[in-house]
Amino acid sequence: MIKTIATTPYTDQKMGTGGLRKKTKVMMQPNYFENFIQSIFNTIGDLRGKVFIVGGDGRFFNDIAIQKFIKMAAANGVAKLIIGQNGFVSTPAGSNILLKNHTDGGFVFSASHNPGGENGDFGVKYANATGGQVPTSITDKIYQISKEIKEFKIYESDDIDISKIGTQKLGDMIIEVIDPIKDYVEMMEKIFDFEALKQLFKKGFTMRFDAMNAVTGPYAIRIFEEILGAAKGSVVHAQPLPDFGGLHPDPNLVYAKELVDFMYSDQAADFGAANDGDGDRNMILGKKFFVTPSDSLAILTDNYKLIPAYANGIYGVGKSAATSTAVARVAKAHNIGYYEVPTGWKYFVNLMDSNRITFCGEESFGTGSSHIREKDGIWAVLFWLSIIAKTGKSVEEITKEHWGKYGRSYYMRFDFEGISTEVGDTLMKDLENKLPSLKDKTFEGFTIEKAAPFIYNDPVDHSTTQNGLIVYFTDGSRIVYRLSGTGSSGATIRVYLERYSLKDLNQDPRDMLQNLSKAAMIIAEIPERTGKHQADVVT
Ligand code: G16
Repeated sequence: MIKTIATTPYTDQKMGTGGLRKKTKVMMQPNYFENFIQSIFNTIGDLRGKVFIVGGDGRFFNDIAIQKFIKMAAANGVAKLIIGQNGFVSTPAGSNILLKNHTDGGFVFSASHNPGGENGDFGVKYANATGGQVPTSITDKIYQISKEIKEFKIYESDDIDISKIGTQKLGDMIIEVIDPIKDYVEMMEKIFDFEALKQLFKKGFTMRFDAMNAVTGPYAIRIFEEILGAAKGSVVHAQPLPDFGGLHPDPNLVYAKELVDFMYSDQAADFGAANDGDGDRNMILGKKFFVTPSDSLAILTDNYKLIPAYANGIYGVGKSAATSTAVARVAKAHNIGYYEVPTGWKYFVNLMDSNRITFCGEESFGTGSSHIREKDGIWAVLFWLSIIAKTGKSVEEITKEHWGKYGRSYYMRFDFEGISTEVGDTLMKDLENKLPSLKDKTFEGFTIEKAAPFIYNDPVDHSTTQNGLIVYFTDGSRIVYRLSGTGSSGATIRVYLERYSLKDLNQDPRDMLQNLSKAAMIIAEIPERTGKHQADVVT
């Protein structure tokens, strides 16, 4: 039976860079989740005939959220839901299922790389028929509606069994439970040369993949161990757990510490990688060697011809403004299109749909291609393994050869976390106001050539977005300042540093960027305004 429930609005349901992300306990407040889902449904309008895909990364509250979602979809007239078995689907697999089935949209319940559990975070990622997260014009509309919502509709029924593959009905709505891994594997087999990868492992190549107790564990076991023949046990933390076993599933040098320690030990495997909570981020490591996400994007792009799906040519490449300029040099050398967009994968979607780009990436450990409309952690790992298989070189050799050819962008990111929203906003506003006056000034030996907000004019829908502030120095170095859009409370200030060198290729980034980091602190008055003399997280 369909019930209409009266509700009162919450006023904080504004989506950030990766959907709506909140503390799990905030999401679990009475009607909070229901209000938000109904706001999306109301934004879409007539739901008759509509088909959506739904799943999550298995974090705490995922099971409850999925049941609520199913019942609300049925009550709101949705024609069909395609659901990952047991309510699990990675973000890239979800985008693939969405596109393959020509569905009208997709919902992935995940706060991505943010910790999970009752005291962690929960989130909703909402994609439309493009397969990518909805543009700001739509998230703004959802937010408006969420502030006025008075009722939601829900089907009164027992919970639906989503543990078995097959089709069933709730009211008039069809529910199809699928194996999300099967479709994903098929897609990867079409892109990469799996035979070459099998040969690589046959020769005794070793890898360690850290799934961080999150959604990619079963995908990684199936692909790396069962299909490609990596040794059993190559995938660690493979069991998705509601609290990720206490791990913070952010694949970077700080949070994937166990993997990093292993890869820097004498027992290290030939190759190391980690994915985040919902499987769209990746970190790449060699033996005692770390590849920055910015370099990874540049290296993958430079080697596109080694991959069957791209061997006939690629359109171009995109990167977020905060990502280093390494890939710009590759794009120039290959004479392909090059686009710099605001942070947020959704900005790549128009560029992919209009055949302007094939590859894209962000400094925040995201790399992907137009095979779907989300970043894809396992895709990036398979791409790296393919380069290794085809060249016979190690991660370190591949990366160092790349620097030898193009020069090196030394790059680091400093995160200042747990800052009040007011302090964060004021710091950015005041810095923006003083940018014009910074021209020609010198800080710690670096002279400013130009300082301006980053403004993006979308070549497809002609929308304009401002995101972050960029300081350009006369030697080609850059500092980018921006507020994170993925936190669940307070503000995080991110400071991105880049210094380019054509000849000096084997320095420690911390040494190369020491003075620039001092300049960054002074320019934005970070200690004075935040009380912090050093960053909380450095990657
Ligand atoms: C989300 C977006 C990414 C973006 C990231 C930025 O990632 O999908 O495109 O790079 O947020 O995070 P922040 O605003 O905190 O710097 P994810 O993996 O969290 O969905």
